[in-house]
Amino acid sequence: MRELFGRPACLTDEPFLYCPGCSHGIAHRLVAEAIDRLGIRGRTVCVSSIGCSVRCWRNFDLDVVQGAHGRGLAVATGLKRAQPDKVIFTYQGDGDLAAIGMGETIHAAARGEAITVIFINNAVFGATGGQLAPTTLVGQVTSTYPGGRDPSWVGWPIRVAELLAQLPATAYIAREALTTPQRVLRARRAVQLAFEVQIKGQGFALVELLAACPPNLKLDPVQALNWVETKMIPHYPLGQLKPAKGAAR
Ligand SMILES: Cc1ncc(C[n+]2csc(CCOP(=O)(O)OP(=O)(O)O)c2C)c(N)n1
Ligand code: SF4
Repeated sequence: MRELFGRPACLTDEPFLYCPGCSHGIAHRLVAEAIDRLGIRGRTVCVSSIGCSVRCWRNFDLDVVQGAHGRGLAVATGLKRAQPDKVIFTYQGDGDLAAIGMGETIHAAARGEAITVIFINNAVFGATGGQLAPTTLVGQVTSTYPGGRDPSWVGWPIRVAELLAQLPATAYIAREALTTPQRVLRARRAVQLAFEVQIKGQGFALVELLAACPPNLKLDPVQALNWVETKMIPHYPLGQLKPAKGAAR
């Protein structure tokens, strides 16, 4: 019988260790499906970051190198330059990529390193208890700002995709959300395109995926998805911030 739905070859049978309603599992699946579809499993290396997805090496049936917190793109740069035939991707949360790792992020993008970045924006530092992140929304209550983010004190949330899209050496920058089946299908196309851009040698590609972290929002999984839809998407518009050359918009 023809199988209509199954586990991608790129995923092991280890269960995801994430909270109910966490978007990391969906993102892992999209990455695994893209690698399977492109037939690049044997030459793909993941650089995992520090955060809730720190143990993604258990779930990806790939070579995985653990970067120190925020240093994923420095590690990925070394790997890609030493072995340009490999497909290198980083998998990073917003605390990792946009706080401690912002320097690495901006400079890898400015250099146009031929790396694929999967950027999970859940608007908090998830793993460490829901502290304010650079992406936390104005007024959003976090464990470190119980009165809500006040821009006059801690600044405004950073739109990472827009920031990187204006750098001349970036090749493809997009933002999608993991909230509804339709949006997940759009995210699926964006993730695959981010790998295709690297395979074609076009340069730096990043897909930001708006994600839910229910326990740190103090919401149930459905409410958390609704929060991403109604609060995050208006601040972080979806779509291609920098379309890839030769790809459908
Ligand atoms: C150098 C260093 N500083 C701080 C930490 C503590 N730390 C571990 S995970 C984490 C936050 C990760 O948040 P994010 O990147 O948003 O990923 P999420 O857990 O939300 O998926 C922090 C601050 C660390 N491990 N190493
Ligand atoms: S704390 Fe948030 S990011 Fe971490 S596993 Fe739970 S839902 Fe996911």
